[in-house]
Amino acid sequence: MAFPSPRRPTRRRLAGLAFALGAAGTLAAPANAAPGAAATPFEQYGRVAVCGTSLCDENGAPVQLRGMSTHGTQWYGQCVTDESLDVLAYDWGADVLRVSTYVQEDGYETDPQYFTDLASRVIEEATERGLYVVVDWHMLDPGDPNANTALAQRFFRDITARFGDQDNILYEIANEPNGVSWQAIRNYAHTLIPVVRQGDPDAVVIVGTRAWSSLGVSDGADESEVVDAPVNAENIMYTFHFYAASHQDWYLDTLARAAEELPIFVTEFGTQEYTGDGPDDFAMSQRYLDLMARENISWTNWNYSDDFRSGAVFEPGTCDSGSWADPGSLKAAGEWIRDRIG
Ligand code: IDC
Repeated sequence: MAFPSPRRPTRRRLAGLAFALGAAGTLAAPANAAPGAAATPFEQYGRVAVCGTSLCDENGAPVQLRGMSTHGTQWYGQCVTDESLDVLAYDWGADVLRVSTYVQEDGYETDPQYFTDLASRVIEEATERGLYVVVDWHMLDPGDPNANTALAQRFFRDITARFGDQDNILYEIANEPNGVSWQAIRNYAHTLIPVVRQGDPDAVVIVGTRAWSSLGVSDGADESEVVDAPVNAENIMYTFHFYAASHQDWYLDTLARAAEELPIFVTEFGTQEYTGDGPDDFAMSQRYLDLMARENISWTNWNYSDDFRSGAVFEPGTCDSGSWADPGSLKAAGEWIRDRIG
């Protein structure tokens, strides 16, 4: 196991490091932590649940989880390993990892068993580090989640069979519906949520929203369609995604309004354009981060890989060489987000 060098001595990070060194991968408390000090995000917050418009810890206090999304595991599974997750958990101080299983584009539909095993490996590695995990069913094209209902049912049945007794897992049932109405997405949610709940009755379920999880804004609608016809289930959140260089005040204002009415989890965002590439807009990104901090909106940034695009945090080649802890491996977006996660 590789350990990160002590660069940013936050309390959380040092506790995590002590945890890793002292416990050698088991879930024991760190030997040198102050009495009662939490060593990992999960030890700190316990089972999270929706309360009002927030995510709350096991004592009912609002909590904001911050972390990274993987890229598609069919392309970048080599970027999520024990070593790279040591860096994310103990060096960056992340709370949460989103594990993205694409359905199409050479993903799950080509070999369900393989992709369930792959997601399971990553979920286990994140869990060993006390991270929360968002299990992302990364439907994208076709944009109607109902096109993949049978596969989704199988995936969530299998994943909850393996992890339903853990309390650090959240389930995101549709990454980015597009070209479909909120009504169609809502019907899909009413089909999938009971499947998840059968295997994991008390977990948070996150529901994608219309027009690439923009709460409808990219189709000229807005959050009112969800407010007026919410999903008929408890302990659920709604997804909002943004790419700061493309999605400016109009989008930010939507998120600000929606946060007053709906529990939102930003399971994907980038500091660049919606292609996941192009120039970063850090000023706009910071305005989003400030809003999300004020409103306790949890987030995972896209993405923890060494893809060539500007939104992948590592320079190409990082994952093959295993140089995740080297500051020289970070792209500008990576350095920026690392400094804001912990
Ligand atoms: C992009 C990846 C890119 C990949 C493409 C395939 O960055 O490497 O080739 O997906 O579909 C989303 C999607 C997410 C996109 C991302 C950036 O959820 O899959 O990733 N994005 O375009 N919505 C808005 C932006």
